[in-house]
Amino acid sequence: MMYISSSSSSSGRTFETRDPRTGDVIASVAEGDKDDVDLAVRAARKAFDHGEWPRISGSERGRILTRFADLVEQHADELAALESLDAGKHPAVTKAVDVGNAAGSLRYFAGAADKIHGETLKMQGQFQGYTLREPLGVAGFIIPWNFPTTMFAIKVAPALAAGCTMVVKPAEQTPLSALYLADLAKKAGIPDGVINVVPGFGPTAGAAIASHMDVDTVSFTGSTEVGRLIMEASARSNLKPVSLELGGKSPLIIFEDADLDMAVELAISANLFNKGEACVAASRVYVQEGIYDQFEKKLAERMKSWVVGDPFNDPRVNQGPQVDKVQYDRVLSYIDQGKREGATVLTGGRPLGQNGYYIEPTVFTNVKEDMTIAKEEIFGPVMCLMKFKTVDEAIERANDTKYGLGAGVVTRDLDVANRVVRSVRAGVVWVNCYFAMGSDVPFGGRKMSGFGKDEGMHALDKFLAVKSVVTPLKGSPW
Ligand code: TXE
Repeated sequence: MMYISSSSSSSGRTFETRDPRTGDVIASVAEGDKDDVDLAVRAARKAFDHGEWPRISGSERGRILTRFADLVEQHADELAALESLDAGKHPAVTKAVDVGNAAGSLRYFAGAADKIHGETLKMQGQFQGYTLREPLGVAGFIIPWNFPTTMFAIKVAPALAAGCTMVVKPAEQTPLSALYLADLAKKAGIPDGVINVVPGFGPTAGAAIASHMDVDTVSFTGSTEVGRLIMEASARSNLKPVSLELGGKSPLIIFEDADLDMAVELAISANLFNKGEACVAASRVYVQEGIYDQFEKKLAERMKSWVVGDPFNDPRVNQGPQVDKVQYDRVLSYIDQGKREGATVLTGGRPLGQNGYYIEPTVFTNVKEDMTIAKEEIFGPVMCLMKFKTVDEAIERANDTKYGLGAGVVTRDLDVANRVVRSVRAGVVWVNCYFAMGSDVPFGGRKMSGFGKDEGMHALDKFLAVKSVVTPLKGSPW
């Protein structure tokens, strides 16, 4: 295991990570760049080519992954606290959701590690064949700041189960939990060189991973813009396969037979969970005309009791600060743009307080499909509320986006639900619920939301190479 941040980086440089509640510095972290990535890849390559990790049995890898999951659960409080300090998250929610999902994913792939089988192939003539599913090699992971613990775990777990070794670059805004998790991985018995964490910036450390000739695959979660750079870097270097989980502008379609209270609560949580810093946030809410006015009224009323503030010091708080000043400014500029383009502010629409990166939960009405706020990912507590008449219209408007990550439908009519499910082009569709995820549920988008799945058995395939083997079959008539 290599802790670049626990010693110093090759350049000796450090960067600061800040508490979004105040903007104050929490810690200085060693800043890895291309040279550090080279060292990390070398360690990972050595561990893959000569180390025990790819060579021990799947059940032994599974045993160690289970221990890793146990340690994550045992240190859930510390992880949740670190994560909340670094990313402005809610500690109790982070403990239950982010840390819970991380442990769940490690456990799921622990169970998969000894179930990696090939096929036997009959072939024609005097030959028979079989396939081997072999670990791909050195994996590179570039992860974002909105769910750092979960992202770390869901990326590394299938790669570990497959027998790969890896280099992980956490986001520069939130490097702390990845370092803590690497320490837990070592305590769990994952050998040195298997997981190498390099904190640093995207254009230096991140780009070095994406373009490295000795990295065999890259899995990235972040912006569509950087996803494009990752693909370009792969094309220009060694053509490594990449998987990309990118932005979204997910629709939530609420039909007039819905339970109104439930639909309002769902729309709120689908937008404001994790302060709207969620790639599947349902930032376009379509409500059928028969209930639209009632829905709008109830939503505005309910938002009055939504509490924004310091999630550490006030248990009533629903929403903490945005992750950093850059995101805070970005979200506020989208809100200004929405106002300028003629949308109506139903609730919120302003920054909150003098200190830290707090923003009022904002609902826009009178939103037109061609407005910037209806088209681009805002990644903050901002909902666009829109009215529709028919099922076909809702489907058409839901699909009228460059993204294809998530979607939701709220109705009691199974036929309508099924029609939407089958017609919406998205990686996941939630019916009468939202955000429900699990380590066995494949997660990843279509269109400009990217491709490739995290979670579920599809994720394992990203880290396995299929090798076909053919042998003669002489003298057998069968
Ligand atoms: O993303 P970046 P940012 C979206 C969201 C947000 C916007 C910008 O809309 O407002 O992206 O956020 C690394 N080569 N999402 O700027 O830059 C970077 O260091 C290699 C959606 O934070 O894509 C970090 O580790 N790597 C999303 C990671 O990429 C590079 C989650 C993500 O950062 C790089 C986050 C480069 N040239 C943002 N440049 C989701 N899908 O959940 C940056 N990085």
